[in-house]
Amino acid sequence: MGINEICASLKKYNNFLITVHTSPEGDALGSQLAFRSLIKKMGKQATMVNEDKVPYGYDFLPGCKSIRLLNKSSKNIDFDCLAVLDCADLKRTGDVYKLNKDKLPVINIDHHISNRNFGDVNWVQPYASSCSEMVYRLFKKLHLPLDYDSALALYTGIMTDTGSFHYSNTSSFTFKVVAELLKFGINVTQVYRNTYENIPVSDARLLLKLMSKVEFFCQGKVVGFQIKKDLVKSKKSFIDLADLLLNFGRSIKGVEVVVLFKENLGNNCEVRVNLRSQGNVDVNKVASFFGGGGHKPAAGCTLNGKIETIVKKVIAKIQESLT
Ligand SMILES: [Mn+2]
Repeated sequence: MGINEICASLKKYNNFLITVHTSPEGDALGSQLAFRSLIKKMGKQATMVNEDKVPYGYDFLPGCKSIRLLNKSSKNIDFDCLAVLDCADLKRTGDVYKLNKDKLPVINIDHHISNRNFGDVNWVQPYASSCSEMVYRLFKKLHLPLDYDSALALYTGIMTDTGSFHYSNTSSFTFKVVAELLKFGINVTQVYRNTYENIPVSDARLLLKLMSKVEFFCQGKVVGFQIKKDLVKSKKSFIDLADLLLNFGRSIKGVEVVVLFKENLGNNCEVRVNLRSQGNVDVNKVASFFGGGGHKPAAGCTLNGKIETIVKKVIAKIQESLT
């Protein structure tokens, strides 16, 4: 299915419930906020509900305060269509998908190669830099005018998902989109500072502690970090710390894969595994083996068990892909 089918369904329904993945970051939030604005511009209703709150680096995004957290009152939200953005799998929405108990139509807009086409209408573009780039295309296709707030949201999404325009998903089209978005007067320095240069001192100390525990595997080709519950139990959102650790890992000479193991706060034995590759190893394959997915250079999965056992299993799988 393509953009035409998506546009046809956007015209068909009137009241959208819009959600994105748990631990939302720039692209999830950017595409969600801009998509909400697109729906409003079509003269329709939209409610945004997420399982997790907006992390501190992204609270500058206009409209992010209207994103509702999933709670008991969410059951009363009225909608005739569930729009899921930036999720390869319906379960990546956390429990938000369960609000669709009447099995109303699901629209799936995503750029993960591992997307399971879980929607009634699916628009999956693995070569798009970001979901935000896809939402930009919807604005164009539907001839809807962009505005400063939406341009800022989309720019933030594209900037974060392309690693500030240096990952291999950055295309000439990405820069065309960005050129359009910058016409709205976005302060690129400020967006970068808000997102990446805004770490509270307590988190900076925590980050240094985590960095010092770096582990090397496979003759230095694989770097691993662990975020254990007891270290971060007072933190509700540390997605940016994860990102900083992953980026630090890949800046080390000779490293091909970086892997981060994070004990989930809510669940006793759940470990989130984030993988990054410098190009040779397809980490989507590694993550898919454990029931997750993502992109060739960036992927993730969630496993149950002791973190020590999971580290061994995942490293062994990565080692297979190295040879
Ligand atoms: Mn994304």
